[in-house]
Amino acid sequence: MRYFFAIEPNAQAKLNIDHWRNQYLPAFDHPVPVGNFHITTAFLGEVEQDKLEVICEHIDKQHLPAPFSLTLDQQGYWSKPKVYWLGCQNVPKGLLDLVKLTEKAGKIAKINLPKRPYIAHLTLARKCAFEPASALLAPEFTTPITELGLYESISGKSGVKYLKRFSWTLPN
Ligand code: 2AM
Repeated sequence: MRYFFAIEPNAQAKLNIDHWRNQYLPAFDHPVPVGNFHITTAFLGEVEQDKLEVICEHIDKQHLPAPFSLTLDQQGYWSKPKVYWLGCQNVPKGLLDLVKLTEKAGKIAKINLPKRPYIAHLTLARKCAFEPASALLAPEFTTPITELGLYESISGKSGVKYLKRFSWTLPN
């Protein structure tokens, strides 16, 4: 079972991002479906059931950050994974706190986390052979973040599905 921790923009922000992508960027061969939009905080990979329990118990005991606002206002392209993404010029402290907490939960369960440095991003398209031209209108999407989720990634014939298996409401 492949798992990852993530946060999601709210429904309106997801629809606005999707509309902007369709209006201002060239058509992608492999766009990420709007329903799959998310920002990973920690990628765990394969996790056995016993480790999953350790991870959830750890998060249950933590003092999570208060809800925060996130602005996606940066376009990025990684040529190696061929991924086009949206990022944040200013990464909110609440997100950095969630990254720390979720990475720690993975470490406590003895999961080998990816070594690459964390870069907050929402993937908009995969398998992009080259960097798309800059959008005519710069992105600026602000969304409240009120929840942390633990998702299972399931690959099937019709693509990948992300199922939210556990969630934690950020406390006010
Ligand atoms: P991506 O969008 O940049 O591909 C579910 O697969 C989520 O986990 C995606 O957001 C994906 O990031 C991220 N992910 C997949 N493999 C990863 C890895 N090896 N290291 C970090 N994040 C990864």
